[in-house]
Amino acid sequence: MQKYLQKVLTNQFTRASIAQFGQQLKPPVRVAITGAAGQIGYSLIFRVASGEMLGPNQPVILHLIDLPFAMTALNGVVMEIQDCAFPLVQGIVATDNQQVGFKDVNYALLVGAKPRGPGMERGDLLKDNGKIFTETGKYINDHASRDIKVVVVGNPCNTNCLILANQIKDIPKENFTAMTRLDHNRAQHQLADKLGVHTSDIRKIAIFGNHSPTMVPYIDQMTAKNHKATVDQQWVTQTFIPTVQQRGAEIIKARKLSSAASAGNAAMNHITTWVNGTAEGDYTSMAIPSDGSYGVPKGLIFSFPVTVKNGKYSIVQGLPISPFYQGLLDKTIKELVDERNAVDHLLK
Ligand code: NAX
Repeated sequence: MQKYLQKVLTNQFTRASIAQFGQQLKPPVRVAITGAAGQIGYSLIFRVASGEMLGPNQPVILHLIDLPFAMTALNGVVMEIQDCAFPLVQGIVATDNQQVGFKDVNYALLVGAKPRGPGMERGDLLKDNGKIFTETGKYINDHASRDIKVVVVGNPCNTNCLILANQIKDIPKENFTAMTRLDHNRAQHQLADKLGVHTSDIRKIAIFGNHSPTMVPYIDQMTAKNHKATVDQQWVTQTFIPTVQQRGAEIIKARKLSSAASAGNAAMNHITTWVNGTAEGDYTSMAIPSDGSYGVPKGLIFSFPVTVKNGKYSIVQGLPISPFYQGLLDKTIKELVDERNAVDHLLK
């Protein structure tokens, strides 16, 4: 059996195109994507390769990681990347060996995870993924670049990230985050639709909590076209919040497959915002290690409204929390505490 497949390509077309950009190009960075042979990977990799995530002046070396059984499929993805002749792709490492996969990596989008099988309890899902993310944490700690920025997409992403970060000894804990940007984007669309404006007109909304049906889409400070905007509370409780919370399930019902393009898009948005910052007067949602803000137990990987500047995020403080929102926050906090308790043995 093929142990691992590794390819490092430096193609003629890449060199030619780089010459075209001249001095503007930055030194290449290494971007790891796990679950690279899966459906999110298939929509994400090509957009990262095109420069959409890190910009047109940032060459990338792609580190595509998946399990041994997926290497043949991954090789097909590699051939397709080659056939795109992307000017910014300076190399491809395709492997099932995490030591090779995370070597000197600057950005990691951790998409690969064990899916929930029929009849599987959430506790078992947490434990199985716990093993995966414990191992990945060790490889990242031992082999990745010390400035690595990580977003966990594979579910249950908040607690997977908690387990991963627990393995890290000498990289700042703040560099380990999980993705709630898809939920944020979904909320933005629902609100824009309701208010008859463009999604980009909706600002100052956020997702608090877990990436699960207990997530809390917070809109009390929302603006539309830079003016405070409100929607009726009945719509919020009966339509808006359930729609955002259940959107993933609705997509599975319609597509017979889970969200992939929108999830890949959100993972890219997460990293792009982390690198380039949030717009003045706006914030975004990232699941990050709690510092105790809003009464969230310290250390939980919890989605907060954050602003980002110079590659550093800060939790937006002092947002008014109504009794309605406090009730929802309490539920999502409890769920994450329960998840943490279920994997307590992996956090020692
Ligand atoms: P797929 O089943 O299409 O692909 C997953 C890929 O991951 C497979 O190729 C598999 O071989 C690989 N994999 C599994 N364990 C691995 C490991 N230890 N190392 C490397 N690769 C591994 O699933 P896909 O639709 O791409 O979804 C991937 C993950 O994203 C799932 O856990 C899913 O639940 C999660 N999602 C998270 C979202 C979020 O907002 N945080 C939304 C979308 C998505 O549901």
